Amino acid sequence: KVRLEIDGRPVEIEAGKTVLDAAREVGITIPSLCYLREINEIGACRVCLVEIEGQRSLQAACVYPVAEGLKVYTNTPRVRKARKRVVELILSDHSRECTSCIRNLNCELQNIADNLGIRRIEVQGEAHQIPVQENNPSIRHDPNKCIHCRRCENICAKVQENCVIAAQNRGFDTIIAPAFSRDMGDVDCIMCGQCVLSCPVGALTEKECIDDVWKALADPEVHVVVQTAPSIQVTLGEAFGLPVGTKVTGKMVAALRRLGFNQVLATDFAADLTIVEEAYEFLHRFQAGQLPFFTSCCPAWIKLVEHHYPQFIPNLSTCKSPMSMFGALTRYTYHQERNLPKEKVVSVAVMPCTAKKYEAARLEHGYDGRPDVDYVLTTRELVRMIREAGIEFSELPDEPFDSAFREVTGAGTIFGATGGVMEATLRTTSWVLLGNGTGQNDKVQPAPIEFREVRGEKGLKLLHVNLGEYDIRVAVAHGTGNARRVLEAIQAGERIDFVEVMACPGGCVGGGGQPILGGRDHKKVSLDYRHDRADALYDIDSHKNLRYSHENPVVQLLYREILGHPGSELAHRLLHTEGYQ
Ligand code: HC1
Ligand code: SF4
Repeated sequence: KVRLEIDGRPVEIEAGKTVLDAAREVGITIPSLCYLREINEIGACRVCLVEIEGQRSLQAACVYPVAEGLKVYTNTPRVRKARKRVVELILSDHSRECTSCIRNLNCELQNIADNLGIRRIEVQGEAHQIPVQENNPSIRHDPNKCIHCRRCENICAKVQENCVIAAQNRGFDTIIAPAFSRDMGDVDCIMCGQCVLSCPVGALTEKECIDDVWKALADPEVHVVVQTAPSIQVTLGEAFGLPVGTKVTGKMVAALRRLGFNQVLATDFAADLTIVEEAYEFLHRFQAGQLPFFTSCCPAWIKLVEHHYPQFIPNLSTCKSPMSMFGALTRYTYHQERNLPKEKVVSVAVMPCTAKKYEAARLEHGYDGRPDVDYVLTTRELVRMIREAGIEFSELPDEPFDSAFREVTGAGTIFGATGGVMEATLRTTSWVLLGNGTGQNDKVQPAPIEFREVRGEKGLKLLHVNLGEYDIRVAVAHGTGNARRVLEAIQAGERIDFVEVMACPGGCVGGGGQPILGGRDHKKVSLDYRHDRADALYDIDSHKNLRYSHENPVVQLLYREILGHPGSELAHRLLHTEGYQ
């Protein structure tokens, strides 16, 4: 530990930390823009300048190491003047369309400019006019808003290990873009949206489809069905001022009804269906020795495999994601039962994910010549719609999902956290292999419900799961950097049977379409918020009566009355990518 003084206040902190860390320990906020803990600590933006006794020039607090006896001043006239000038310089070449910017009131630059009391920009210089890139199916890139903080570059390079975007050119001509300034639609971007989450301003955003959804909702001839991913119910509330991890399932449903959706469904139901299909497929491949077997619900993970590890494409489950399964299923049942013409049903999904926009547009995520899902809204887009409609979210009553597929089990809900798909699959797999202790399966050992070892923040977990006579080697990875480690281990000859990958750190709770917690509260710009969101999902699961996907009575009914059995011909046509027409 070292002892230092910040603005006359004593601080004790471990050696190796920075002045910025030390200031935060004692509740002093030093503004910062480019800093992202453990990911981007490069002192590039100079917004965090402080005065240090004995030093002639001001220093960037985010990279200045603490030392015994250091005396730091964070609020002197010289510091304030320098910070103002730095921010003015950034603003002088920033497209200042704040009122019409997607990040209006949730922009770190806007927030800092406000806190520093910048009322006029005295620096008059050249400003960029660069075309906005919109060819990536999920991500919009407006370089005129970019402040070159390099957060996106480093999250893509260090966490996702994709290295899609980086600084091109030099000096004033610097632009953050793919190599040779190619279009983001022409490169191997997996559309995870982690760069969007890390962007402090509005340079990287999702491609919105709000207008299309409003249009469908306004058409009285059209039946608009919406499904919400498992994680939305534990993140949506944050955008309306509720603490991270607040469960708002009922209010979310009520808000969607008030927006005019004709039917509101939980993707969690389709997650149960996915598990039954996937567990069946896994067992089949396990017995046939066709391993390893990879989960397939994360579209950014699929894209990573396709671009960089195509030799593993046959290892991916052929199951569609729950989102697409539900889209296909609702289209099919509407057509069969309500006789609604296909074009009169519009299928919308609210997802925590930017890559789902791309997934929905993929040919094999369609049925009978129509996409399974027409429009994918991110959590943030849903927030904007709720605000636009003037709905007071916090005052909404709790309402239940529509009855058709209302039944969901805890297994379907935990999909939204890293390890959730693995745990849900293991629940059903173990039930099949071990029986449930009631003798139904001629087996004696009761099947476990919880597999806590696959949960949690560790980026890569390699584990043995013993199910009676079976030893299943599983890997759970989140963040594509960790996914690469799994694939490299397999390539190096390690035996791994079953792999779950979620491209976003934390799984869908940390998805690229989730609320961005930057803006007003710097303390929240850390990795911790993902745990709180995941805990909320596990809490929902622990309170459910039904926690095995195969016990979902509506899933059972579906197999009895429509699909036949898991892996049936119709199941393949509707629910698997290889069955598309
Ligand atoms: Fe996910 Fe999934 S859990 S991919 O992580 O399999 O996006 O939340 O909806 O489809 O169910 C996302 C979340 C989501 C799908 C499910
Ligand atoms: Fe990199 Fe993901 Fe952003 Fe694409 S979407 S540039 S892969 S972080």
